[in-house]
Amino acid sequence: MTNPTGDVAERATAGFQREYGTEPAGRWAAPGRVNLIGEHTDYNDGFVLPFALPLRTVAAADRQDGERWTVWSELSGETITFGADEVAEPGQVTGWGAYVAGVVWALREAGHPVPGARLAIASDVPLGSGLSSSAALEAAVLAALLDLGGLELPAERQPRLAQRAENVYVGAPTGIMDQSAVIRCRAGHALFLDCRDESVEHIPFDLDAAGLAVLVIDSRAPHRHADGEYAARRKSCEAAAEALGVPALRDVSVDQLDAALARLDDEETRRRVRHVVTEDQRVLDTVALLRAGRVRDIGPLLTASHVSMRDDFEITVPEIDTAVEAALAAGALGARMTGGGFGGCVLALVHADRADAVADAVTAAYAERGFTAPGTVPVLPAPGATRLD
Ligand code: GAF
Repeated sequence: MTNPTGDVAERATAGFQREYGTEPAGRWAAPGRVNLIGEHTDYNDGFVLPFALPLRTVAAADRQDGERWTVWSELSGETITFGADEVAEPGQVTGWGAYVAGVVWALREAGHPVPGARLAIASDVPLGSGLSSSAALEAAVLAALLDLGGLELPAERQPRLAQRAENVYVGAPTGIMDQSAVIRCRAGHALFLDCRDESVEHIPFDLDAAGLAVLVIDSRAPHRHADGEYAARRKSCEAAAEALGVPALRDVSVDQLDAALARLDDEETRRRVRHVVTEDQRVLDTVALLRAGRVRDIGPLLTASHVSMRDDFEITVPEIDTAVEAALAAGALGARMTGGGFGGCVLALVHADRADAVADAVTAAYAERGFTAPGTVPVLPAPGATRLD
């Protein structure tokens, strides 16, 4: 993997010019995301509260006659080409190209006449860090193809289509959070999403005004069996909902939790259910505090979410727990793993003037345990997918 430098939109344009010998018709960008709180609640029809990152994936593209799609990726340095046959059924294009072919497939399957296109993709969203690089790629390509083809698909319906590309074409059983975040988020806000009906509320999240910062800490932990473990957690939640006779775990409230747990005979399943039910409530409590302008007070909810992921949902790893503990010991108001788990990133809510000290403390704790040094970056809520020009 190369370490690209320079503006990401310019890199996409330069790649397009070099590969295709002409100027692109336009450039479309989609961000990565972090989830402030609400983990593994999306596929349980529950609540999530992500915000978009200032790190983006950009697709420079033009329209072509015929049903052929050619895509260059900065990250792999490869150019791939596929035609109608490869997007007739899921699974024919593999690797990173599957996310692009999946979007073409999902659009066609939904009855949209997708134009042929040439694309050049560049990205600042790190791969495999749990910051939704896949959703960013899907959303940038989707935005480009919709515009190039003059296709109508309202923003609120785009996440489902991109999710279908990932679930069915790529074959990853993820929920609706990531695609919703990268498409629907707004600058300065977190996206309060009800994953059952996809209604949203944009919640002001003004860190500067509160004298706070969110530090994203890349644990650099290698993903350990993340795909299989994710699918196993999802299956266990669905089985528990069925055993409890509810459509989804979202339908169990915290008031009903003890009674629900008493009806389950397996201790591991009880822990999974307790995480999801309490996590939904923590999202609602976080939203209530943010609506009241009490940003500083959400810290304990973030930390409680982490403890629940660590002890009940069992999706954290030593590097992640070390980062959370070191951040809290250095004065973070709250800290938690963000994303699917088994590696990825931690977010810490810190006083703005303590951001460097917290980052240094995490780096020192890593060095002490012999872990690969973490990445740390302060972030502010950025806009969702958009056409650049
Ligand atoms: C991954 C998935 F893609 C999301 O749908 C969500 O389930 C998340 O893990 C956990 O909250 O990012």
